[in-house]
Amino acid sequence: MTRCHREIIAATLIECVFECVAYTRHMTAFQGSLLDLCEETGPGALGSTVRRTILDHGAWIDVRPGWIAGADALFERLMQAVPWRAEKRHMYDRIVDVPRLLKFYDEGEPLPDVMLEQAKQALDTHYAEELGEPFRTAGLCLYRDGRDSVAWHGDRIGRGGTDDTMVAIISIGTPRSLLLRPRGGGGHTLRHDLGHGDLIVMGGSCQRTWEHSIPKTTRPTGPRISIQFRLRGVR
Ligand SMILES: O=C(O)CCC(=O)C(=O)O
Repeated sequence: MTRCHREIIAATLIECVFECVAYTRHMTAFQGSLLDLCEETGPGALGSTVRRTILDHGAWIDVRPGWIAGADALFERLMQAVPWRAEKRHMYDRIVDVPRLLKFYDEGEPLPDVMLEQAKQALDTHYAEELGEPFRTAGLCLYRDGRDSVAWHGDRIGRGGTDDTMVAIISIGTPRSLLLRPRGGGGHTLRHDLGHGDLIVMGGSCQRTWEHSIPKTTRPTGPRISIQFRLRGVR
């Protein structure tokens, strides 16, 4: 039995619960994962651990559960280090709050944690041949509780509206459902519950021919941060 396994069992026995992180609006508690107690931290292997699912219309997704070891500590660091912003949007004739907090790191801007630099580097290496260019920007979203969400959409601003692309999303904190459906609805909706260091990559025509969303939930739900790496000219 490795030291890591011993730590997990010990933690389970004493019902160890990670420190709660309260956050401004909702004061929702974050409970860490008992599976995230290993000493080694950072992105794990990709390679054959990545499971690809081919979707209709030239789209695909790659999923790598638990890719980031130490994701709970990363979550707590990002809660503190990122200058989270509340934004407003026009919706028809009204101005409404965007139901999540945001921070966008443009090309060349330092990322707020070395682990995000490591993750980007690992993704660049893994997808180099297939993609032919590195990921450039990082969009961060904080879903404070189940009332925060993102509506059905594809990342179709810029090149994502005309070209195949990849969007790589790391999820940390409390898992939330990411739904995927063919654009315009109809057909089968896919659901992935993502948090605690999971990776999903949407590729091929996925942004043009499929839509994704994080729906609201009425269940008591702790906070989740998503980190989206995109190519130059894709939003
Ligand atoms: O939170 C997520 O995983 C998805 C975020 C997203 O789709 C977006 O910000 O465009």
